[in-house]
Amino acid sequence: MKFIIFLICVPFVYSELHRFMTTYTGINGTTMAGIPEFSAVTTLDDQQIDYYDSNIMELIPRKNWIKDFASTHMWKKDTKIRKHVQQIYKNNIHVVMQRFNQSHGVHTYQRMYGCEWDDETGDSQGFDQYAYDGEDFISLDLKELRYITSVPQAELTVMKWNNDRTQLELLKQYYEDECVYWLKKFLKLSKATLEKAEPPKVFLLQKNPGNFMCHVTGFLFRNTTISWRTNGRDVNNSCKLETGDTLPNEDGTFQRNLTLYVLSDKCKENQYTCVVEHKAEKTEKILTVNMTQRSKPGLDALYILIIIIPAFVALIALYVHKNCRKEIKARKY
Ligand SMILES: *[C@@H]1O[C@H](CO)[C@@H](O)[C@H](O)[C@H]1NC(C)=O
Ligand SMILES: *[C@@H]1O[C@H](CO)[C@@H](O)[C@H](O)[C@H]1NC(C)=O
Ligand SMILES: *[C@@H]1O[C@H](CO)[C@@H](O)[C@H](O)[C@H]1NC(C)=O
Ligand SMILES: *[C@@H]1O[C@H](CO)[C@@H](O)[C@H](O)[C@H]1NC(C)=O
Ligand SMILES: *[C@@H]1O[C@H](CO)[C@@H](O)[C@H](O)[C@H]1NC(C)=O
Ligand SMILES: CC(=O)N[C@H]1CO[C@H](CO)[C@@H](O)[C@@H]1O
Repeated sequence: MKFIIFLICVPFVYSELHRFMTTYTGINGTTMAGIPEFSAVTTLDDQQIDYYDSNIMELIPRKNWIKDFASTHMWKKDTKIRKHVQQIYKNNIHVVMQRFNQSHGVHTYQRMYGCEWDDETGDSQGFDQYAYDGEDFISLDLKELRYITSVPQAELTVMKWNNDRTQLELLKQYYEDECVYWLKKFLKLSKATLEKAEPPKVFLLQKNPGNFMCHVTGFLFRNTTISWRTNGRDVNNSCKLETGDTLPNEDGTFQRNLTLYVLSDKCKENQYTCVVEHKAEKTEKILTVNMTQRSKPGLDALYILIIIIPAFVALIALYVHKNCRKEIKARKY
């Protein structure tokens, strides 16, 4: 059940990759109450941003930052597209069932499409895949610009779709330009809202007498730097530092730990500072621990928090781009 997994939140862990994706799911034979025969979910970096299904027949914003956008004509258009796709899926699933010689039972037909963008290299890539009953069915090869399949029951459809060059060119253009445009736009909107909401949080933890951890959470960019300093300098070379992995939080921000080991006398100072340079947003936070008191219990209360430039927030104006968000038309068999 390959595709079903994508509906669950599985954040990217070790990459700079952003992903904007829509999943359509058509189900035939659902008599179970509440399970819609068609649903559509859009995600940004695996966070759900909107939801539609055939029971509610409306496109519901799932993130606060997209609520303003939900009042635009683009949103109405997106809603219309989903209603249209719903009708097409109702028909398509029956066609596919016939191809598999199935006359009854519960079956799913899904499409998962969107694009990925690497914010470091600037590379982007589209993807467009179909699944039947959770197995790969058809996918679009964007390099060769043709549909491919390894399923005999899909061959007829693939042949038909590959003959429509105009549609293929439209898809190519969508994945190369528009999809990435919307990915970046929504990413900006979400980051702007998060940044407006809260600066990163910095915590100092003492694991044992010579071991201090600076735990930073809620920063928006992976390239945020964390360092231990003393008297305005990086800590003495004889101190050992250990940088933890950068892990994603549920809300799209990140967290990372930097541990300082004060092992030798050469390394000992009265005061250490954990500095978080949140350059992209021009924020800097300094946290100071008083090492003279480190032998006493309850050190966690002994820190001073100084925020140098806390409030440079670039709130991205919300406007409707005249190149409206065209979604690709659902394909008819
Ligand atoms: C379709 O299924 C029916 C009933 O199981 C069977 O009799 C028939 O041979 C199948 N046809 C094909 C083309 O597989
Ligand atoms: C940082 O350390 C804290 C406390 O030990 C832990 O809960 C958290 O998962 C760590 N975070 C990372 C990114 O390693
Ligand atoms: C580290 O600190 C010791 C003692 O304060 C000093 O002698 C030494 O030069 C320092 N080393 C570096 C690399 O700063
Ligand atoms: C950090 O990353 C963000 C977005 O990925 C970028 O805008 C910013 O320029 C980067 N900052 C630095 C100092 O590299
Ligand atoms: C560090 O703690 C010592 C002992 O309590 C105190 O005298 C000193 O002023 C403190 N220094 C700072 C920078 O807080
Ligand atoms: C609930 C539902 O849509 N069931 C349909 C599943 O597919 C078969 C065969 O096409 C139809 O006969 C059912 O009505």
